[in-house]
Amino acid sequence: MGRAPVPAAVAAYGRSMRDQRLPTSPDFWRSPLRGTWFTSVLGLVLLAGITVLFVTGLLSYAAYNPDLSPVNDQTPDKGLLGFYLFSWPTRPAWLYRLNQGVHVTLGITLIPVLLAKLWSVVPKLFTLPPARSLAHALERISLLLLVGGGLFEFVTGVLNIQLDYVFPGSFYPLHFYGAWVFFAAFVAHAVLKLPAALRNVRGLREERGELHAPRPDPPTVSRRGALGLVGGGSLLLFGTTVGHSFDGVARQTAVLAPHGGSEPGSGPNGFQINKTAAYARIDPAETAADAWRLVLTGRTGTLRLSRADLARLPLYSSALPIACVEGWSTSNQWWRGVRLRDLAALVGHDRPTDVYVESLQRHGAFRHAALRANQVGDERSLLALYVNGEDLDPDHGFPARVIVPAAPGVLNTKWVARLTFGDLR
Ligand SMILES: Nc1nc2c(c(=O)[nH]1)N[C@H]1C(S)=C(S)[C@@H](COP(=O)(O)O)O[C@H]1N2
Ligand SMILES: [Mo]
Repeated sequence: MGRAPVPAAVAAYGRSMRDQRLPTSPDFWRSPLRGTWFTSVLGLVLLAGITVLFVTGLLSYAAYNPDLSPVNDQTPDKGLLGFYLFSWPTRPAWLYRLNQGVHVTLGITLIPVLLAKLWSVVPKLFTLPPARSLAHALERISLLLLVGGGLFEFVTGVLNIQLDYVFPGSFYPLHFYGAWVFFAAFVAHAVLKLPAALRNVRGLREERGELHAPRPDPPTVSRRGALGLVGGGSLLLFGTTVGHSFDGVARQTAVLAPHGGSEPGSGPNGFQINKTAAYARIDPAETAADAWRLVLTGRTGTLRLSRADLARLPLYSSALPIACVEGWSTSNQWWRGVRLRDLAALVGHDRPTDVYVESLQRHGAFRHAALRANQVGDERSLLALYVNGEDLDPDHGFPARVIVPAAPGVLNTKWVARLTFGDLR
């Protein structure tokens, strides 16, 4: 007598110890920080931030002229997702610089917030049973799309910046489709959770629910302190990135950004370079005065012009930045060259029309690009021969490069060999 209950208690104790080692057990999760307030604050920051990321991302995509020509974009069957595409304007000249600077710098800044938010809800990923009802099953699937989509967008974005086009040609479709999947799940989630999140941050009541550890460990940091750490991490990333959109001392501070730090050289051509002439395998023999000819084609036929021929045409100056899809940009440089619309007129296009631009470069996604009539027609759009008072140097596109106001860097083709004017659609 009296012995029977002991093994039962021991067995129960053993079971509970074993359970605690499994993430499917609520007791596995001990942090006293988890709770509705912490999750709601992070969620509201992400609601604002990710909405801005989505909008600037769609705009960035439109700026690339993806519906103009297959050379600009490898995203097949955009179908409905491309419904919003429009002619990207050429004014103000800093439009793409601002859009892309915000997109990339904000994306990097939000990484600690995203990670903290995922950490704060991670016990929910493990709850059993996997689905209590059809509605619950649907909710959990949408959460998988939300978490998976979010991680996918942040990871592909960061890789594209840091590893310099690890997915040549495939980044745009991956990031674009991923964005739609992620944002659809994000909107559904926001609609469901926003009212409670607002209630929670106003502190009306901290609901004890699935987010709270049932048996929390003693706190080592307050929830506000933890939020401060996340904010500090974000601030650190922001401070070591944002300088990539500026020159001089500001750029020096952008130690985390591939185009931060110091300028690649000094003097008129000493600003940021994306791909060098050596990387693009431009042979100096092809760009020499006796070898290089610009091949201009349009309604009235084909012209071949040497660099000296071009330099005898009316030349104009435009102060325009280089702004890369990777988020870095330069301030305005003084470009000097022939207006694209004047070149179009030479081959029979008095009214602005589209142009297909080809480089001497033989491989790589950016060896060619298509520009829209509004870009060709802008008086600041040039086939530049000079920058900041000197000949272009080989790395900035000698003998001639395209420069268009407000356009993404990828449309500013270097080492131009051929311009073909005419309707591209
Ligand atoms: N032919 C050619 N043109 C090109 C590129 C390239 O790889 N090949 N890179 C583009 C990209 S992505 C950018 S951001 C700008 C950068 O110009 P910069 O190197 O003169 O700063 O050039 C564009 N023109
Ligand atoms: Mo770029």
